[in-house]
Amino acid sequence: SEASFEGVDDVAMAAPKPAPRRNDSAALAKEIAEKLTYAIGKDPATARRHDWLEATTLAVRDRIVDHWLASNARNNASGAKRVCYLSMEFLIGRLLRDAINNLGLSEAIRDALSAYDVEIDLIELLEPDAALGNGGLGRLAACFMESMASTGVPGFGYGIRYVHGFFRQEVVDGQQVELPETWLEHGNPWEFERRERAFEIGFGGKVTMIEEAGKPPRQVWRPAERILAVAYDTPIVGWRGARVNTLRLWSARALDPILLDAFNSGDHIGALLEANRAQSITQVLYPADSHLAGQELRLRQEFFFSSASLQDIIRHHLKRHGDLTTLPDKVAIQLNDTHPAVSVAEMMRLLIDVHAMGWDQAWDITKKVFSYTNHTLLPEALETWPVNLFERLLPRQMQIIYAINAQIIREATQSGLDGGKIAAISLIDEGSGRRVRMGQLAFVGSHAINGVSALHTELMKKTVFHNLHELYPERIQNKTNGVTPRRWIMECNPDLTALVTEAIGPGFKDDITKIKGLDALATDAGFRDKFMAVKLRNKQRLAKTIEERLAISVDPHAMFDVQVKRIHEYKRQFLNIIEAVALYDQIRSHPEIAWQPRVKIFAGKAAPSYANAKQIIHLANDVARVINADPSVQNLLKVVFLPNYNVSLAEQIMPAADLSEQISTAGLEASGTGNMKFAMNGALTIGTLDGANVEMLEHIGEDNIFIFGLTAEQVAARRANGQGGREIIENSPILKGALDSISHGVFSEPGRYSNLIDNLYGNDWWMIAADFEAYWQTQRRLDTVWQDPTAWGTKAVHNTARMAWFSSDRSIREYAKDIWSAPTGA
Ligand code: F58
Repeated sequence: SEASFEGVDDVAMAAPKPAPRRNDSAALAKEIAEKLTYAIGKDPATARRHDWLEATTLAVRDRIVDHWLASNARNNASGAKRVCYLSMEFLIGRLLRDAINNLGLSEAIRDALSAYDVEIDLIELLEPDAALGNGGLGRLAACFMESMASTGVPGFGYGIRYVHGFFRQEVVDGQQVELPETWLEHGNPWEFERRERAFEIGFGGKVTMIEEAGKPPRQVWRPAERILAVAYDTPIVGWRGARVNTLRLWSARALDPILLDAFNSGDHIGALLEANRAQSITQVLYPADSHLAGQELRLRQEFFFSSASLQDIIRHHLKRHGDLTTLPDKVAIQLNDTHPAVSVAEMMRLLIDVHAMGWDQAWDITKKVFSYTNHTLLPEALETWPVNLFERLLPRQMQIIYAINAQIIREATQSGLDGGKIAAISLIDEGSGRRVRMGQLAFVGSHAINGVSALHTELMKKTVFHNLHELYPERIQNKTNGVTPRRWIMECNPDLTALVTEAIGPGFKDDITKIKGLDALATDAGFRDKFMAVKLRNKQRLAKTIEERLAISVDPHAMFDVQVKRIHEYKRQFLNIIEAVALYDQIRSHPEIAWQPRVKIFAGKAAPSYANAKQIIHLANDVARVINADPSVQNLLKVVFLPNYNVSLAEQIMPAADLSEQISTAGLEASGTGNMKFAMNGALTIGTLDGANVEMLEHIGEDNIFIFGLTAEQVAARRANGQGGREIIENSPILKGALDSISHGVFSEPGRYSNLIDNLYGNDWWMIAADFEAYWQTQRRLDTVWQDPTAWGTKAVHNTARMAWFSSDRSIREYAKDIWSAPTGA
């Protein structure tokens, strides 16, 4: 019995159905042993931990398949609208604990394995992270997949099965070194290859006009190169297993795996070249966050997965409903950023050229089907492609883009927009070499466009999409991000989950808004002590990891002050490091002050080509080495840079943080999602009025979050005035002192960081000098609160109690209602 996409497709209906699996520990123990024997070929005496992991995974997977087939059958029977989430990235992490937790098997599996003296906690650590994403955007897609399954949305993720996910980071001599990531090395028990689900994807070639008697002339694209997209399906289990959705990832393969003629004539290498060229499309994830990759291979990846997904969606629809005019009633397609935006043109091509629909109808359907999420306003991250590259690779799609553009410009002219505004909305940037603007394409091809926090959405209306918003004022809406409470509370923080259950009952697991019930306990000393005891245990575990990986010993009773995220100038890890240096100086020069012990923890990867971000990592490591070795600050300050930040490390760090650093230059972080994970787990936030921090302030209340610094408006004004940092630095002895120690070689040879520092004296583009004083003062206020465990504990409990709104279940319900018109079950 095969878990096909449609469930019953191609399966003989008369085939006997295997009995659904039992979930008690005895049944599980028996099956795990069976898997070990018959699927892996080992006996318990010789099995390694990896074998136990695989056997356990397969036993759990069988249960998922039962639910999966049932969900697919239900989808087909109800004909309910399906949501297709197109994303170049799904940053999933590990799946076993997620599956076990959502199926309610945690206890049973633990008991089953203990019969063989195997500890689930140890073997689950061996599962590699599926790191098919860079950061927030990819992790959001993963949280959304889990929430769609948990809230009863018939959701289908579509993406790329990268052979090499996000690179592994090592720190050598204080510097980032990138190593290839090989998550598929030992196979992937979660995926099901669907050879029967393969589509041809074209590149290059020509477009010719075909005229047949009695029919209107039509364009036919004859690609020069054709490649096969093969589907791999991973089941995504929702809470209580109520629904299992599909994540379908495409892998590239040559149509002709080996050119037999060439092979037989002795050209053995040449015969394989084509296959290699085809396969290269899905070999590796581009590791750039927040700036364009710009390479041809990237555009090939984008088109490859877009076209495969649309062909699959259309095939499915035709099979079920016979007629493409009803497509918008049955499918919603969400574009996760502009990476799949070429889908707008490809959908038009498929409808018009392949399915013989007229332009107007095709355009109407396209707009009804698509919607687009924007994740950034950074100009350097807005995706554009040179027209000539586009034309060479995708000639028919380029023609269609021109035709769409002509239509939009007509609409703009009719509505009275002037020439300058029309140039701004044009899909073609005529400025610096002609380029296709993917944001504009995604916008005009969608009925709804959303930002990911209230502030970000308002800024979108005023900046990148100002003119398109004027032309189509009803299209932009906000959908503030969220994170799944299953992974980011229940699974990563079992002790907190147990405590909350003991205090308010288990209802919050089904409905996270019930966690609000903790609010009343914030002032209950008994509860607060237990809450902080859980925090301490989580910190002890993290301290152990730090000791093991870095041989740095940190005191779990010190404040764990954490900034973990991609390294980027706008996220301002540099500001945090400068504060650490300033603190180091002040502790030494003012031993009479009651400094509060802190451990500053950093983790994150820099894009391999982002020189300044790599310098920031180097600096953090230089500063850590010197401070940690200085006996004069021993118990008051430690600095730690944990290498290779990924989802699994995040799961350890979030529950162990006291203070969460969300200090981006205001106006630049679209939302942030780490900010939410920390606060749910009881960390206090120090942050700017940026992204979702603004809404966190509203929910948590100003007494329980520490906001500082320039507002987005003030940042824009300072930038417009070209105010640099020199004057500020010269008037701030603490800041000046810290910058001087960095420049003069306290942490490295002098001058190593002169570029970073000169930027502060110069234009201070990221407002580090401008915000330093406010940041410093706010940190000292936090010291005062830390001195008073009752005050700190009360605020920490309020954070956990008041964060429910930031569940991705809430986000998904809003998308389903306002954008997708899709059903939610639960
Ligand atoms: C992030 N974007 C935003 N992009 O920076 C963050 O504020 C937001 O919370 C998150 O999206 C979810 O909405 C982001 O992660 C990328 O990683 C892209 C990857 C591909 C190249 C361009 C950046």
